[in-house]
Amino acid sequence: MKKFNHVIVRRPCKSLVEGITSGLYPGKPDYEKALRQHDDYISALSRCAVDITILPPDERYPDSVFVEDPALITGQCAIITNPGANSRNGEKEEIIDAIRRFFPEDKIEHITAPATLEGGDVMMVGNHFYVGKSARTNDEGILQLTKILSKYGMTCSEVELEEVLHLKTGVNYLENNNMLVSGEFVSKPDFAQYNKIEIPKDEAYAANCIWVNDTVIVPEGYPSVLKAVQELGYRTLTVDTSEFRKLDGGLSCMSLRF
Ligand code: CIR
Repeated sequence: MKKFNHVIVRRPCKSLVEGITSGLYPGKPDYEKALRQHDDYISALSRCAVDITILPPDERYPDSVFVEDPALITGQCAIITNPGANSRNGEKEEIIDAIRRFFPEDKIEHITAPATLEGGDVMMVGNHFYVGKSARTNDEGILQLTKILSKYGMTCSEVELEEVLHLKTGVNYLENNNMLVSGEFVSKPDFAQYNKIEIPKDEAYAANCIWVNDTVIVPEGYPSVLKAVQELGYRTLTVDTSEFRKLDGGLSCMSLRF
């Protein structure tokens, strides 16, 4: 099953070490190691039948490697978000040229102030989008997103977040009705209809896996999650993301897949 043809990533910048962190995973990222891990991430993606656009590092934005947040790409349109983190807000201006390579201007939508929204809070399940209300995504952001999606015949529902940074920090869809759920998402009625794969607490970070054309990329070092995903029948690849984890970043955060 092929769904994605394109991936956009941005190389980590040296100022990555100053990126935002909750401190949940202590330590400062090692830049050289982060670069090697990013190389490995790109090479895993290149094994999933997609073409990859690699954007240059942008030192002005320490968190700019996390390209998932300033844009959301759907089957019908691209949406430039309005990141809720002040230090990241300008990233929206820097992603747009890459988006223009794939979408005409009339298919590029914008979330605008006072609305805030980050792509990490949005999970696509077919033509439906779950959106987390978080410290980064506000009510107005959800409202604007809902209006944009409905214009293209797509739907949206809100999920209240209690513990995690972004929605996809804790829940990710692997297609074929399979959903990885951790922590607060295990019992949320929003996801009752899916085949839920419950992530053990000590492997919570690995709830953030990505499905790319029937391959699932799993972060390295999470054996129970790897086994569970393999038991679902997917081909798996693993990538070490330890340096990005120190900034609360996971596999989905580092690419736009469409
Ligand atoms: C941030 O706090 O914005 C970054 N340090 C991590 C962003 C992770 N992105 C994501 O979950 N989509």
